[in-house]
Amino acid sequence: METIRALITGITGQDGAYLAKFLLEKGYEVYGTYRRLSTPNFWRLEYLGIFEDVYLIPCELSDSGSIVEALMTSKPEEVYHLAAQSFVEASFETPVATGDITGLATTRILEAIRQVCRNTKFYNAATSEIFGKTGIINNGRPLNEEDPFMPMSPYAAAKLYGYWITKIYREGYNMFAVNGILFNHESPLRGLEFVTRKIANEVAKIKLGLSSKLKLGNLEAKRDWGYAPEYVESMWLMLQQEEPDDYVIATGKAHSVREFVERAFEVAGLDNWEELVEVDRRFLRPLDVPLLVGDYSKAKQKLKWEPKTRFNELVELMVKEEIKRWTRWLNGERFPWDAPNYPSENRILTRAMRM
Ligand code: NDP
Ligand code: GDR
Repeated sequence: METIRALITGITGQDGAYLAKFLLEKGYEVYGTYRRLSTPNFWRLEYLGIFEDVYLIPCELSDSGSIVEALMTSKPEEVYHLAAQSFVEASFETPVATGDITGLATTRILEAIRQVCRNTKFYNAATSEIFGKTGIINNGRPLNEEDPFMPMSPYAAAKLYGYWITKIYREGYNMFAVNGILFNHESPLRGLEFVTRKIANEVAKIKLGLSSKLKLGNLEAKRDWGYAPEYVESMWLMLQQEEPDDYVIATGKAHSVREFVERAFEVAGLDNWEELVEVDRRFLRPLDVPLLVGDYSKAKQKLKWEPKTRFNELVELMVKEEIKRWTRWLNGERFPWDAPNYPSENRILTRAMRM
């Protein structure tokens, strides 16, 4: 059997790294795009032990030529478009760039595929954020593929554009292009500014005497949190179907940030969390989606996909991994890992501080 080639945009991110590992295990030849940075950012690929197993192609999402090059070099049967400015909070800081990179770049890729390799299958990383306000209007009923979209951030508006353009290329040019409407999925490879990893990291530091406070924004927001390695499998499954279609991927259960905090301190064996947590307006957003929970029935029926890791287990595995990492660090070990390289939050000045 011939080896299948996959191109992953955003292979250096959380999902890109897990997906690369998943596809390598399936026998794929894996190509990934990365953007030039002054310091290399391959720690996740190293962490998973696959850095030497993937091919890397320089590519910037604002540069159509580099996208065409990536396609011509990798000649992929499947493209997984994961690269994006993916942080909702940052999209309020850089709304125009987010529109370009998170939204318009999807068209650049689809257009390049249409011109260069029209039969290539295309996965677009859509998101639960496109539902926005519908989550609360629905009164907690889990959202499915038929629910209306009411985005509440520049990020979500850009992703909604990406969602529609993917459908337009599917229907207009008969391309195999799908949207995965994934709800939040987390792991020890999550970016450090996202709330779950931020909590796990800071709780571990408090436990080991390296920090004394966890500063957060909206504790009442509720999200449907799943485990990232399980979610990347659904991306692959979507591209193995007879017909292209869009799917919600979720756990069906919502929990608040407050619950995540409580559980994280519990895992660390600390019972005074209320004294250790502070609400800081720097982490409040101009608009914040209050509640998102997804109905994955269609994925269950058609893709035979189901989430396995549940909330309590997810928090536990994330906190335990951070405690292990900081313990290794305290013992003088150096290994591929991002946390010690981040600046202190006090040194970062955002527009939220002026509001
Ligand atoms: P990450 O933020 O971890 O990864 C984003 C990737 O995009 C990184 O590889 C990043 O590169 C790359 N990237 C960002 N800007 C550019 C650019 N201008 N040019 C080229 N590459 C760029 O995101 P996740 O892995 O968590 O998510 C993957 C995708 O899925 C994203 O599109 C996200 O919006 C979406 N999504 C994520 C969900 C989640 O819960 N994780 C849920 C639903 C959707 P670099 O490493 O250099 O920064
Ligand atoms: P989200 O994830 O915006 O859902 O987007 P994030 O973890 O950033 O926020 C989740 C909720 O927690 C609240 N919150 C805080 N968030 C952060 N980052 N930092 C804090 O200190 C803090 N305090 C409270 C937020 O207000 C929010 O309500 C993620 C990203 O991966 C997107 O790319 C993806 O599309 C969606 O999930 C589904």
